[in-house]
Amino acid sequence: MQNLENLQWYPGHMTKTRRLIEDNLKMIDVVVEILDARIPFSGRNPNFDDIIKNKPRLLVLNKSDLADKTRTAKWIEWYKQQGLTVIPISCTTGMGINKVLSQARTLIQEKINREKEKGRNRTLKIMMVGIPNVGKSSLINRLVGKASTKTGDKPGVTRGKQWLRIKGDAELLDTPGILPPKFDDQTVAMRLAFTGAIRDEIMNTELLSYELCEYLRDNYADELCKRYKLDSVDNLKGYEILEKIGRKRGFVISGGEIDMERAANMVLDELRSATIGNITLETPEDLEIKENTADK
Ligand SMILES: Nc1nc2c(ncn2[C@@H]2O[C@H](COP(=O)(O)OP(=O)(O)OP(=O)(O)O)[C@@H](O)[C@H]2O)c(=O)[nH]1
Ligand SMILES: [Mg+2]
Repeated sequence: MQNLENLQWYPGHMTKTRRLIEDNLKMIDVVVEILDARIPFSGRNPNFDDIIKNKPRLLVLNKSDLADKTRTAKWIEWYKQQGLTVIPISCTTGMGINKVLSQARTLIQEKINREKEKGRNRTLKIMMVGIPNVGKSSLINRLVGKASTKTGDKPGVTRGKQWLRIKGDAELLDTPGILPPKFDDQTVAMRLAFTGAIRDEIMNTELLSYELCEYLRDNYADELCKRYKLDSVDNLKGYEILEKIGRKRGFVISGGEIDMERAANMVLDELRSATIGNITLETPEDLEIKENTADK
């Protein structure tokens, strides 16, 4: 696996964003933390707990349209057991979007009631936070009902803060995505890279793709074989799987060799667009296995 631990990648705007979130926190009623449903654990920035502290928080699992539904249900159960409010949504299909504001309001219902008794009726102030490319701006656009803030299919689209208003109802603060400054766990970094939260430019996409092929071999072999018309991937190493895929697709360069880089980029693209299938890259059971191994 490539070493991401010492990667010099943490861009200056992430430090600025952390400050931006901290500076605005006081005036916020609810923080909506957006997670990618395909990596509901690795896609959580552990620093957010430090930054956001006890502010009421709603978790949303976005991009549910791309994720494995059975696994999404397991993750929701897992987060509920930890006492957190979590809802699955999709900014692409619109699924669950209408629950976001009502759930956010429910979290601070007592505060709203108290203020109402005093005759105060102010708008709800919500801050969106999350790792890059997870759909923070897309969710705001969905809630506002029009394209008010810029979105894009690469990390780092939003720069600086932006308030947007839903008429008479709520004010939403969009923030740029931030990742932790360093990764203690290489698997976490890799899963972030699979989904596109880390820029491909700083990654070795070929090595990343080998790891992905092995994950799919162990968890989604049927989907992988079907998509690339492979008979079997049992006992094959990642690079052998990728080579087979490249050959099937005719990605041959001079001397009959396979253009592995081209094959790697294709597999990553097809994972990200769910062309291979509805794939979630981790399960709550993975965490239990890890905890048990750590105990020993
Ligand atoms: N399939 C799918 N794609 C989505 C969904 N939500 C957002 N996207 C896509 O994901 C990409 C990133 O969306 P953005 O809203 O720009 O993400 P962001 O979190 O604001 O990203 P940064 O500002 O770069 O941190 C875009 O290409 C969106 O179209 C979803 O629910 N399903
Ligand atoms: Mg954005």
